[in-house]
Amino acid sequence: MVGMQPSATSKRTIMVAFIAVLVWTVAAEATAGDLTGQVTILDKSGRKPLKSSAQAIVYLEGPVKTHAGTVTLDQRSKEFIPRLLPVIIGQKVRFTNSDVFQHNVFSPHAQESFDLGRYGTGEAREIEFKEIGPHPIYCDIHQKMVADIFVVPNRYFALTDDKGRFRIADVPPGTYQLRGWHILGGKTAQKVEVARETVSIALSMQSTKLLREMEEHKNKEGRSYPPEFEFSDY
Ligand SMILES: [Cu+2]
Repeated sequence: MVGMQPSATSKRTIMVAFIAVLVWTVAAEATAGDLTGQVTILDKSGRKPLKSSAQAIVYLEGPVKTHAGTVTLDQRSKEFIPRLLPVIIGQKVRFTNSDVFQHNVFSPHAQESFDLGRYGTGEAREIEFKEIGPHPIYCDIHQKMVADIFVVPNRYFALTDDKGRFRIADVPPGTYQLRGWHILGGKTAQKVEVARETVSIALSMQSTKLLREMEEHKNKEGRSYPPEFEFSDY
């Protein structure tokens, strides 16, 4: 049966192809660099840093590259989890309710406001965002439930850790505008050059709000929340 066994020539062809793929993979890795950094978040007075520099996002502007899929923002123990959710444009956000009582989800965003209504345990509602940037997320029943969804244009983003450190991996070399945003309103933008090796930068952002001011938002009618009675939850 001629042709059932690979000939010496075709074996050599397979080997050459395998090596070519290997070289190509290594080369592809070598053409991307990492961007690391340290963000300092100053308080509203601009005089001292916050105790934690977490809850900030940094991302590279540039080509919009949508992602499919769904990410989840849960409601649990009267909190939105996580507090700051990054979403790549194109991804859907699924709002779940893991509490034994009802919640609501709404956003007073200037271009993309929404109200998902009230729903109970185990239920979920989904929405897709079109506007890049921060979207404040609230519950019309519990004033202290506050979250932010931050829509980014592509996968080149990172959240800061408690010490303000971040890493954006495998960035194609080039010049980019790096933008930063923190949940207390701090913002920053600066040009960065990404090369084939790791580039490190330092950034700082000044808060525009106090923690209390962030929590004292209005309800979905734009009015103050009525006093909350604990027993009304059940
Ligand atoms: Cu709620």
